Amino acid sequence: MIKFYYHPSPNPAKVALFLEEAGLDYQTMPVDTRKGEQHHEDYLAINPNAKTPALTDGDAVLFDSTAILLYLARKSGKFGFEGTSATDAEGLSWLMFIATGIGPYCGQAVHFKHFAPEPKDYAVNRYSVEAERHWLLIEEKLRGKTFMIGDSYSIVDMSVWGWARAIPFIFGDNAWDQFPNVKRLLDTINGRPAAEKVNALAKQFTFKQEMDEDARAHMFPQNKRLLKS
Ligand SMILES: N[C@@H](CCC(=O)N[C@@H](CS)C(=O)NCC(=O)O)C(=O)O
Repeated sequence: MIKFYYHPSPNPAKVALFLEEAGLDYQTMPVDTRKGEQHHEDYLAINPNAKTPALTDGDAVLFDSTAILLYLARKSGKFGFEGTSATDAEGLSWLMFIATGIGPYCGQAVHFKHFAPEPKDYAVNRYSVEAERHWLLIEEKLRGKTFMIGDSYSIVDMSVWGWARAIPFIFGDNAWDQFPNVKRLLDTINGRPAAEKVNALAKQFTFKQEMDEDARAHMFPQNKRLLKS
């Protein structure tokens, strides 16, 4: 049985969506990152990077959402890009663009906008402008198209979905005016039964909501050095 190490945040959400779309059997293992469970010894043996998601499938141990999506696509034969066709090349390129562009830049944009101490104008500007530039590429890619790659729903759309849900938190309440095609894809996927199940999954567990001093210490352990200096 697949064990899926989960927190209701963008990168684990992509994997949850895949598991539900493919109808794979899995057991959810909640990891409460605001309580520091990502740093527990047992979890570090699965994901030495101390982040969610992770997944085990028998002897196979995976961390990083994109690696997990690629593995599950291969395992199920669904939603992936396993060959060397032009479509596979396009799919892999956009998948990695989301993994290395959208994810990290949106993550840092959120961090500096909502959680970093002042002064932070330079960092907020750098990450929010870069995140916006990345989203405008996705917006353009979706112009006149239902899905990101060809006419088929794929792990690229699932990756977009994971982060698109956070767009108002990243850019503010009017953000959708700038990204109507991304919003359309988000709504299309939200209308699928699998997305409803992912939303229900988040409600099955009680995760810590407060970003208090303790949560910040677990999630931003680098700040320890600032306190020493
Ligand atoms: N590249 C990794 C990034 C994972 C990541 O940053 N996960 C966040 C949730 S979206 C997390 O676990 N944060 C908790 C922490 O930083 O302590 C992936 O795609 O899985």
